[in-house]
Amino acid sequence: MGKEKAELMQIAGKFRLDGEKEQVVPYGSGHINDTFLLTCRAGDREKKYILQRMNHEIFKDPKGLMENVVGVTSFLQRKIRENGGNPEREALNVIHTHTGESYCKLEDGTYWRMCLYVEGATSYDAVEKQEDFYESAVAFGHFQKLLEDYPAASLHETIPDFHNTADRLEKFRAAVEKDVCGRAAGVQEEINFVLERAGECGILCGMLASGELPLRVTHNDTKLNNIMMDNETGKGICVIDLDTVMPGSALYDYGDSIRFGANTGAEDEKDLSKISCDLELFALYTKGFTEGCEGSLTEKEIRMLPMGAKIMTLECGMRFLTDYLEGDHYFKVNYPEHNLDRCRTQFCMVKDMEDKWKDMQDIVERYL
Ligand code: ADP
Ligand code: GN1
Ligand code: MG
Repeated sequence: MGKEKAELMQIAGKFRLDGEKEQVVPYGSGHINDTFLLTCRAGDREKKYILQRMNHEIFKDPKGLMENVVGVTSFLQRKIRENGGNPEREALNVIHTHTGESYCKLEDGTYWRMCLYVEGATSYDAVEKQEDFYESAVAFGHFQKLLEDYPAASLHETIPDFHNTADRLEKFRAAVEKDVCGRAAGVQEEINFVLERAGECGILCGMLASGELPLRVTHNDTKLNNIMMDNETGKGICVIDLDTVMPGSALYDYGDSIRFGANTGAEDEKDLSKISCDLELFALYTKGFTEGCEGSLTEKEIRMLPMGAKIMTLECGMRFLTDYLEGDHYFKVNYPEHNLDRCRTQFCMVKDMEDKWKDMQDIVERYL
């Protein structure tokens, strides 16, 4: 990301840290922020922090975003404390600057924030053990349940229309039309894949608008590596990456987890024969999520779970394809075709879900 270690240490020095700064290294595999692990030493004790450069090209209102994060994390910490849990590990803890701010803006226009590193836990980039996926589902469902009475009106919309799939479709059409990189001709098959399903893009947002689906406070980015799994108990201990916590549908959170975690291949797998929707994982996640939500999902929401999974996967594939067409300005890429590879896995997953539709519906029926 171009910042030297000395500069990172200097930025870290703006925050209220416990101990002397020792080391800072790039960390994690998120697609949006630049993340670093900072290690400090206080006597014989090591203390770790996560330092992040916030992506303010994507999140246009970093101040509003951090107001959300502080609001949500304080709310969660209070509930966790009341329930006898450990608020230092079970919720993100924002570290403030010496001047009492939740983030700092540098002269070069970049925005930085710090939070406690969640000790003794791991964020997985793929499902290694089926139980982990189940436990992540319980935790994401529980997260939503905990935020049930959060004052939703106080939340800033950090990315307007984030999961408005109909709006995503319009942005995709515009990208195809403009074709600024001259890439459209090479991806006609993928473009057609979206256009053939254009009619489905308005389903979830339409049902939210009509009130058929309830508006809830949701995470909106529930991929497996956005949750810390406790190394000892195997439970989903802490939901992280709260940048997109906004009013939304339970189906967004459920669907995005299925999109990523129930896929038998990686999000950027080139060999599409490895991609499919694993119905066993689908069933496990459905069980865990409905349990985590503690009965708060409506019958309509449960019936729509397969559609949530399909539309979130289609939407994500469409976003990767849009970014490919626009020259890869949104998602971090490691090579020029990276977004295209990601788009293809998503569409392959959508196709597989369509082939398994009846089975998916039968599975969710169990939770009605
Ligand atoms: P992005 O928006 O880029 O995905 P994240 O906030 O998800 O950024 O952070 C990227 C990665 O850094 C996570 O997937 C996780 O592995 C790690 N990470 C972030 N916050 C913490 C934390 N508080 N404790 C431990 N690891 C973390
Ligand atoms: C991004 O931030 P990260 O890497 O957890 C993206 C999600 C996508 C995901 C695809 C703010 O998630 O919406 O589903 O990549 N986050 C944002 O892997 O756009
Ligand atoms: Mg993340």
